[in-house]
Parts: sequence; C-alpha cells; structure tokens
Amino acid sequence: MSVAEVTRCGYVAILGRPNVGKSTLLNRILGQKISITSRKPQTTRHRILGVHTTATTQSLFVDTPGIHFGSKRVLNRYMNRAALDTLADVDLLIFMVQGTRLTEADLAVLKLVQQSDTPAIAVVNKTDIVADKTQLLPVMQQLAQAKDFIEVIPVSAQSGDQVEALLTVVEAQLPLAPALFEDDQITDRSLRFLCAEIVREKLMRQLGDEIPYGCTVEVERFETTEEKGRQRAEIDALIWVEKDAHKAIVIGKGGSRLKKIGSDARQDLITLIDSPVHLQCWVKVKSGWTSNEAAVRNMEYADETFGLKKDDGSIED
Ligand SMILES: Nc1nc2c(ncn2[C@@H]2O[C@H](COP(=O)(O)OP(=O)(O)OP(=O)(O)O)[C@@H](O)[C@H]2O)c(=O)[nH]1
Ligand SMILES: [Mg+2]
Repeated sequence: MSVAEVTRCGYVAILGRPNVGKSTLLNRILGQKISITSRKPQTTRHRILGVHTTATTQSLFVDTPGIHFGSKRVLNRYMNRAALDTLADVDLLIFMVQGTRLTEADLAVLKLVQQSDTPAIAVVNKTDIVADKTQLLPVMQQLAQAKDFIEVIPVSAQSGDQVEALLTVVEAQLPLAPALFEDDQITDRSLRFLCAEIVREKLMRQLGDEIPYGCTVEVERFETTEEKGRQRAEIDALIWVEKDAHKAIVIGKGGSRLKKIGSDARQDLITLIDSPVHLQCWVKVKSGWTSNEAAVRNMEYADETFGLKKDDGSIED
C-alpha cells in the first residue's frame, strides 16, 4: 500500500459525553491501542490523532475528551476545550451515544453538534449489550429527527460489529486530497506521551472513584539502550497526586499497588514499543494542581500542539 494512491483525506472528530466508548472505537478502527480506556468517565484528557490509511483514503480520527458540564476545575475546563476546539476544525463529526436512550448529558452535546455546520454521522455504541436490537430504534429515530445526520449507525466498538460499515460512510465523506501522513504512521503523539497515558490508564483502572481524577503522569526519562544487539527501553514515570493520603493509597501496602500498576503498564508498553521495557514509577504530591491554571498547563503534557492542519490548505478541495 502506498499513500501516493490516496485520493481522499480529512479529519474526523469523535465527540460525545464521557464513557460512551469514543476511545474504544478509535482503537478498534486502528487495530491498535493508542487511546486509553476505562470504565470511569473522563478517562481521555487530550485530543489524540489516529491515522487510518486504506488503498484510497486516509481518515484522520481525532479522539476527544468526553464533553461534560458542571465542573469548575481548571482541568475539566481544559478537557472540554480540547474537545470543543476540535468541533470547528474538522471535515466530519462522529457524534457518539450509547445504548437505548439519550441522557441529559447526551442532549447537551447534541445541542453543540446541532449548532455546528460540519457534516455529522450519529453512532449508537454498545449494541452488544442490547439483546433485542429493536430497542435501539427509538434512540435512532430521536437522533434522525434532531439533525440531518448523514446516517445513524448502531455499532459495537468492543466487538467491532458495524465498524466497517461506519468506515465506509466516513470515507465517502472525506474531501479529495492527498495523504498528510505516511502509511506507517498511526498517531502524531510521541512514544513518551503514549507511555504517560498507559501508566495513567492503569491508575484509572486500579484506583477507586476519586483519586484518578487528581492524578497525572510525567515521563521523566525515556531512553532506548542497546545491549548485545538487543534494544531495551528505560522509562522513569512520575505519578503526581493531590494529597499525601492519595500517595499512600497509590503506593499501597508494602508498595503492592504501585507494583501492580507498574507491571500492568509494562505489559502494554512492551506491545507498544515492541522491545523489552524497564519501567520505574514514583509517586509525588503537588497539592491542588487540578485547580491551578499554570499547573494544569505544565503538568498535562504540554505537547498538546498538533494543529489540525486545515489552515495550510493541504486538505481542502
Ligand atoms: N459492552 C461494551 N462496552 C464498551 C463498548 N465500547 C466501549 N465500551 C466500554 O465502555 C467504557 C468506556 O469506554 P471508553 O472508550 O473509555 O469511553 P470514552 O467515550 O472514550 O470515555 P471518555 O474518554 O471518558 O470520554 C469502557 O469500559 C469500555 O470497555 C462496546 O461497544 N460495548
Ligand atoms: Mg476516551
């Protein structure tokens, strides 16, 4: 496959309230995990670009933080902004909901999608948990009446059901343009960023309800060494928490929880980097960082820089 053959290319934002399965869909489409997922809402904090290249089309998917209202924390405002800025910058929107009914939170995001001029597809996710598929019809009808969506497509991001059908609709909508990325490039994010995210995923998954929202991860060292012709990654990750008590919980009895977080993260990192990994994790306290503008900007990986490359004209008709 050569990107020289690509005739369509464009940006597609995946938007919705927290926890409907946006990141799971992106990973499913790419066949690789680049965006972290968990059962907890507000897992994704940053826009993440995923590049999906076929023989003729390059779709540039942008996974976004779940849009949510009501929190006053700086970190939450930052997350909403990352999602909302995307809305204006793309060629196509995927508005995602889940299951058999729309919640207030879905309707709030739908309102934003209704106000946008960007063409949109509605996706109803998690169909695998709906035994009687006719139960999906009311929600599909409600969506079809709310906006002139290109299509309303029920999918299961988890099982992959109907994801190919969704891709076919997406690809037909993208503008005529040459590829923007090489076909072996799957994201614009650095390995360092992806490492920090993988460690944060384990925190989201292994901690209770409160602490993960006050955690962030900084990769202090990322080096690849070579020994006897074998590559190995040396990674030092710093986990920041908001309180001393949280630090004790993350570390766990005799260091047991931190050990488990590290070993789970290491497994994913081995798959990602495709080499042996030596990972060391530390925990430090920085009180109140999620409510402090400068701290959020500093700590939430400042490489939030990928401009959606529309203004250089390269993907316009
Ligand atoms: N049964 C089922 N579960 C799913 C499906 N897609 C996602 N999930 C689960 O739903 C939860 C949330 O998935 P995410 O992909 O993290 O959701 P998200 O929309 O990215 O969430 P935020 O990043 O918090 O906005 C996880 O536990 C997923 O495993 C699906 O098709 N079926
Ligand atoms: Mg997500």
